[in-house]
Amino acid sequence: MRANQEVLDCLKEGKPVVALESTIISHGMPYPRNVETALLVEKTVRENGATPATIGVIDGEIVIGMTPEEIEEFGKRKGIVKVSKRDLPIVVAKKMWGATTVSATMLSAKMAGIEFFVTGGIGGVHRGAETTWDVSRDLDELADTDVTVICSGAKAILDIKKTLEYLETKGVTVLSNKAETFANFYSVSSDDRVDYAFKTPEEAASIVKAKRDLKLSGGILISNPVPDEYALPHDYIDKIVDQAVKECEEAGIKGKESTPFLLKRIVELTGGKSLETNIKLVVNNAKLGAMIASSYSKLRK
Ligand code: PSU
Ligand code: MN
Repeated sequence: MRANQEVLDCLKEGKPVVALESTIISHGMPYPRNVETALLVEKTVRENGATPATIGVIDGEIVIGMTPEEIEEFGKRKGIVKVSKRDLPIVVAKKMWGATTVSATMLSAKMAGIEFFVTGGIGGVHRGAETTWDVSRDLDELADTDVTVICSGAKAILDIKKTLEYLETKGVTVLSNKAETFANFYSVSSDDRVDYAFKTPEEAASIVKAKRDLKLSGGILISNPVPDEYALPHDYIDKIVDQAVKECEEAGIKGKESTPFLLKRIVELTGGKSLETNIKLVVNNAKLGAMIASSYSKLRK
C-alpha cells in the first residue's frame, strides 16, 4: 500500500481525510464525465475542510490518494477489474489495475487509518435476491469495517426494504441528513425510516464518536438525499429501472457485471438525465462527508 504525503501528514496530525472510491470512475460513469466528476468531488471535499484520498489498485499496489493523472487513467483505461473484497488478493498478487468498490475502498481506507468515505450509492440486496442471492459485499463490509460511509442510500436498482432489513440484522447504524427516511438515490426519499435523522454535521460526528468510544465494530451508514432541484420523479425512474432490470435478466448478465450494466442502461434510457443526477448527488455527499469528517476531528482533539 502507498499513501501520498499529504494524506499521511493529515492522518498523523488528526486532520480530516475523506476516502473516495474508483469503481464509480471506471465502471459507474462514462468517460470523460467520470474523470470530471472525480476531480470535482475531490475539490468539493477540499472546499469543505478535508483532504480527499481517491483509492484504487495500480500495478498491484493499493494507492491511497491518487494523482489527477492516475484518476484520468482510471477513467479511460480499458480492462480495469472491478475489485470487491474477494478480488483484492488476486489483483495485488497478479500486479493488476483494480477499481475498488465500496467494500474494497472501506477495507483500504481502514488499512490507511481513514475513517470517512463518500460515494454515490452503496450496493445492497438486489431485486429478486430471493432467487439469485445477489447481495452486495458492501453490506457485510459495513457490518465489519470501522468506516463511516456517506451516500445517497442504496442504488435505485436495488430492493431498498430488503437492504435496510439486512443492515438492521448486521447491526449497522443508519443515519439520515435531515430527512426521516432513507435516501432513494435518483429520487428524494423512500418510504423507509432510518434509525435517526440528524440536523447538523456535528450531531452526526457525535454519533460516530459514540460508536467508536463504545468500541462497537463496523461502519455507520449516512444517507443524504439528492437536492430537490436535481431529483428525478420516483415513478419515472422506477419504470426505467424495472425495464433495465428486465433487460439485464434477459441478457443473462449476472454477478459483478450487473450493476455496471444497469447504471449504463439507465443513463441511456433517461437520455443522460440519470447521469446528471448521479453527479449532483455525489458532489452533495462530498460536501456533507467533508463537514462530518471535520467535525469529528474537532471532537477528537
Ligand atoms: N454507486 C454509484 N456508482 C457505482 C457504484 C455505486 O453511484 O458505480 C459501485 C460501488 O463501487 C459499489 C458497487 O460498491 O457499485 C456495487 O457493486 P455490486 O452491486 O456488484 O456489489
Ligand atoms: Mn452482487
